[in-house]
Amino acid sequence: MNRRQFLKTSGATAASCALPTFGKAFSSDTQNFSLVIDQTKVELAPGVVVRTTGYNDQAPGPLLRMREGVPAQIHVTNRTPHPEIVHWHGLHIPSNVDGSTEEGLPEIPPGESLLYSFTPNPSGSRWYHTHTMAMHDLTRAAYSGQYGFLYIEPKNNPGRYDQEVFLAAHHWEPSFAETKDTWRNCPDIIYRYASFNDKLLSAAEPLRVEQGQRILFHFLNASATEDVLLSLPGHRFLIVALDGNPVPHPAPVEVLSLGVAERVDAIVEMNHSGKWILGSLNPSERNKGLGLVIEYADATGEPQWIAPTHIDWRYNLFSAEPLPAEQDPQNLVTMLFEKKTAEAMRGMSMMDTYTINGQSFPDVPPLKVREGEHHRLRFVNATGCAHPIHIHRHSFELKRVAEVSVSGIMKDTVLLPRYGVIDVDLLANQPGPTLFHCHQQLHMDYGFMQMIHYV
Ligand SMILES: [Cu+2]
Repeated sequence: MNRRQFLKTSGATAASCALPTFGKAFSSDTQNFSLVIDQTKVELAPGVVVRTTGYNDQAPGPLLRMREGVPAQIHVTNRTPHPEIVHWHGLHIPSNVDGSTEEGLPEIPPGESLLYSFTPNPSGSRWYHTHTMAMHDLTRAAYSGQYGFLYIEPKNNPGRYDQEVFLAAHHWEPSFAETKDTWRNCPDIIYRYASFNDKLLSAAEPLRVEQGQRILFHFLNASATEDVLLSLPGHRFLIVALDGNPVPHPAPVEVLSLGVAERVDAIVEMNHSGKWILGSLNPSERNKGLGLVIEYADATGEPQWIAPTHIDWRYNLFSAEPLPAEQDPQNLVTMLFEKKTAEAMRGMSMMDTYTINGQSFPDVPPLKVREGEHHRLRFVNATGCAHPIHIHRHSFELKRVAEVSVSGIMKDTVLLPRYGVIDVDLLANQPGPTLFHCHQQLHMDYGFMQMIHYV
């Protein structure tokens, strides 16, 4: 069914029918978008300008609002000197349009264009970003400004709210840390700035609210490497969706956690007048700019930050209850994640490498699945770093987190804590080559990837 053609054209070609097209071609009632990948400047604050690569001369890129089930075409032009590729994160779409070379989509050469065609689903908070490697070049891949929200409007209304706010966290101006954080024993990147969208806490327009309003926040962690913990003093986040998928049991939390690439949708009822900082729990991250002032209509004075008394975030808070009777997991696959330190590599690499059951990509044997099968994947983290584990083109169900059974939570990225174990159930229902990887850019670049093959 999928038309798959690759015609070599120049970026100047205007007629879309002459463009290399990946995915299903559409004619009428198509939603059209265009993205231009190019150098851009982001003014994070007056006098603080970051040079990076972005989409449509901005970073983050434009919010792409799509209707569920209505064919979409995205015309992407690469005006950078490097080959590029755009990945549509969290969508159930064919391998040849998903946006990773490992799944078979070629990169867009410099100066050329590509037409991506697919039918967006499932509904909810998705996103798009480059899917290149950075290795030692910290201007590239997820370190750059190549990311944006892709929101797929649900066919059914998600509920009542007064304002809708999209906030993507990102870290800017990375460099390699001179010393390792020995406690975590993780390779470290340090950043000069952190922001929601394109403004530092000190420079962003406050979010102006009124008593009694319900604000729907769409949070995304678009950082290359850093996990994020957020709080809003005096308020609680009612978590309604994880990775864009409605949770079985919406529950309120004081602290919201976002591993790299995760999304959280939360409703906050504005019932505590004042000027507050919605920001990172980490003071140095707030100093770097990760926060936003929430300002009630009658509030005066300086914005306040109050640290939460404890971190109440746990995935299982949002689980279906009662839990269905435990069945023996089908096709249990244990995946052991380890790190080989640079020293152990006898100078072959200055960087630590990551292994899945003893092998690094591309030497990791593919996981073989059959359409319709369930596989219980057991992620075992034998490293001192957390890993945001992502499966392309599929959603998986959390089954067991920190020895607690969980049900009904569907995700595409799960934050596996240091030395933690998480079980998920993967239903093989999207035939085609599928990439499995850690979304932390350093871990992914240095071996933490595997293919899933349908046989
Ligand atoms: Cu992604």
